[in-house]
Amino acid sequence: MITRTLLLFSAIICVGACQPEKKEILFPKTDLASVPLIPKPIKTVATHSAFGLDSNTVIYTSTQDPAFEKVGQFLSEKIKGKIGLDLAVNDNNSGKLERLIYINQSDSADLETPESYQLYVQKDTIFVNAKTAAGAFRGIQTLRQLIPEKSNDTLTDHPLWLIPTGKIVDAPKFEYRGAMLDVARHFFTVDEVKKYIDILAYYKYNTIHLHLSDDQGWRIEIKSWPKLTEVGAKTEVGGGEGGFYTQEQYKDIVQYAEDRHMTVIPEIDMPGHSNAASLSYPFLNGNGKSLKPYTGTRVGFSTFDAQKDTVYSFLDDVIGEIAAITPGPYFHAGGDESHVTKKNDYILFVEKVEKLVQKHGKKMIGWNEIAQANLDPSSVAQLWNESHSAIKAAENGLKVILSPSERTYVDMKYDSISEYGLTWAGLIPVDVAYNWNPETYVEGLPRESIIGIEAPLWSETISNSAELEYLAFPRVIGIAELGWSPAEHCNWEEYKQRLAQQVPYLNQMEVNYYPSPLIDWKKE
Ligand code: TNX
Repeated sequence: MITRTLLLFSAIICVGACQPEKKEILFPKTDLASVPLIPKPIKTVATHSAFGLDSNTVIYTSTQDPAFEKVGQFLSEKIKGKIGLDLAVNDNNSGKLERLIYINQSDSADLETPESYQLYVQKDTIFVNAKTAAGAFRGIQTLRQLIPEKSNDTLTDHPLWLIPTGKIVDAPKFEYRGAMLDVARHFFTVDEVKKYIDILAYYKYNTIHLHLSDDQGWRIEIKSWPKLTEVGAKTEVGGGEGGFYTQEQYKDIVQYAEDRHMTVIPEIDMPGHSNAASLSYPFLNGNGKSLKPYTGTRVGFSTFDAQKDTVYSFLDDVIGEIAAITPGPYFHAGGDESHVTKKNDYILFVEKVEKLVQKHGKKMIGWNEIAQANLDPSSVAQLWNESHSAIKAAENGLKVILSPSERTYVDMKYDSISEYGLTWAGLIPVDVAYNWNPETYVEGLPRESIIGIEAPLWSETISNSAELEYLAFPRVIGIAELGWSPAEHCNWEEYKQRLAQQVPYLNQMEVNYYPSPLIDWKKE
């Protein structure tokens, strides 16, 4: 460790002093403050020079925490993918060191949250300072966005990618910034989910919530109850073949998210939205009607039987198996639209499930209807349709996630010509999804109760990556900014220009975004 630190310091000094024979390169004036960063950082100070990223640049990371080295490697891979440069990470033998990117663990009091970071771009050195690897990871997303697609090879004999110099000080507004994907109405493969996660991470999301069960399908292997997937996974909306994740595949998704400092939240929706589970094990069924595979899109007709002990032993196993392979702190128990569950049964059910979730070491999240029950303040209510429920939950000490359907439901159509999407919560053009302030949106909901926001993507009308991307992008990019940036930086007229500049990234990622006519998209 000492060797690397010593080497690093001599390297930093060397960068400044050891190459007197090298010609000073004259860079054009740059402006860090006008790079179209999303989410917009808290503070940016431009110093108008440039760091010339090139093949002689080396990435070093703090040695105190091995997770920092992984952040360095992630940055190296993404730089390679974007501009083709292959930068070494912590390579002490690199004799050709001219410029340095240093990802540094710092305990500075200025880094107030685990995800805070500072980015200093100087002519020969870039510093990313953060308290935790998660903070460093958010910081390198900003750095990725600062790297131009094109090198400036007219000035020197070898290409340099000019990064504007200056200082960025940044931290998230909310600790919870989520996107939900419904893999139950239509199944999405592991690779499709990973692609979505990778793009979300670029915009500093830290949570991916997977809606793993619904009337139309059960999507995760439960070893103690095999029919859930043998029977319950075989259907989806429209009659397709369905599918499910084995526990190994789920763990693979969790790891992929963890590599991006993102948490997976698994959701088993209950007591309603449970036809696929009851079809697999009919003793679960509480609506007294005969069970049939369901491939339509109606909601609210199914329920578990809240009065049977065997239902809770089943749920103990299911929650236990999923909790055991979920490192994140939460388990989402659904709880929405249980229209055929009697009110007393519903309350009993949610309270019992909360205890099971806690027994397995997790905190429960539920859709806003759970506020009817008497819950522990460690549980979280997710607002989707009833402000009064969210306010009630907050009064009872619960934290709240905001997913107001008329703003964040990215499964709604953009406009009347949208190819995919539903309309029950209204049309949601790109500006409507962006133009609201989560801190003040729900009148009477205290700011301290809000842990963050989430963009749900229900999949009744979509069944593959291209369709998913059409609905998610560009709206989830704006919601990323609402979750991260201070309200005073969130201005539609200015934001839409930064959004227009995302085209090179979206094209490189082959994202089938909706080319909304509200945006003057950058031509490539
Ligand atoms: C409402 S939001 C639902 C989902 C549907 C969605 C379609 C919520 C908690 N329940 O079951 O898929 O609308 O937009």
